Amino acid sequence: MIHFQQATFLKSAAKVSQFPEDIGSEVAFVGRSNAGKSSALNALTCQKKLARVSGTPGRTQLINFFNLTEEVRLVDLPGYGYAAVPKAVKNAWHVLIDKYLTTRKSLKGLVLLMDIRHPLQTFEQEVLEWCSKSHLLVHVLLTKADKLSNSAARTQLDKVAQQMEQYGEVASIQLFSAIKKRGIEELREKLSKWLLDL
Ligand SMILES: Nc1nc2c(ncn2[C@@H]2O[C@H](COP(=O)(O)OP(=O)(O)OP(=O)(O)O)[C@@H](O)[C@H]2O)c(=O)[nH]1
Ligand SMILES: [Mg+2]
Repeated sequence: MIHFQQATFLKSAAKVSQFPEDIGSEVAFVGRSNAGKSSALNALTCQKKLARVSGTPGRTQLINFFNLTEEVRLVDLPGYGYAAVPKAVKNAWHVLIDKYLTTRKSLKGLVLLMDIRHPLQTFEQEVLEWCSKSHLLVHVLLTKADKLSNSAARTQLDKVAQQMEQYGEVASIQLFSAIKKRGIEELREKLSKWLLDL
């Protein structure tokens, strides 16, 4: 059993040399800016301010590492693609995330968050494509599910799940709402399997 409530902030990294030691296991949350990464981390860990939630998109520019135990971590990757961010910063995002994804041995899988109202845009397709090619597990959260009716959310889930079949067995998907606390147990089960190598 993993006790997600035990999460504590470990450190922020702006470059590879600042990453914590690459031992044990970790899962990383990735998504475009404003997709709900920080909110999902807070909901998952039952903490209000673990990962900062901001109304101003793009504020989380660093990779934030959180400890669950000494050798198990959650990672909040900086939001992708906030329009007001200068090109140089966007390039830096790509370089840092690329390095993280391609070198991190303890990375067991990615949680890819996308707003249920506009899923599977180019960025999300690229992440899924990359995971598929690299055999990295990826679990999609359709976030802000509370913005749709229950039946509309279900319909959207089925539609996106079908579109994701092309990425093969590495990919899975669920509905999520940080506000309504929906999908938290399902997410915990998935992450526990990954982190404990079950
Ligand atoms: N309705 C609704 N709004 C949400 C939900 N989750 C997050 N939000 C809102 O969406 C906005 C962005 O949420 P964050 O959790 O900060 O998103 P993020 O992906 O961490 O954003 P960056 O750190 O900028 O990359 C905030 O205004 C949240 O309150 C949800 O489940 N439902
Ligand atoms: Mg954030």
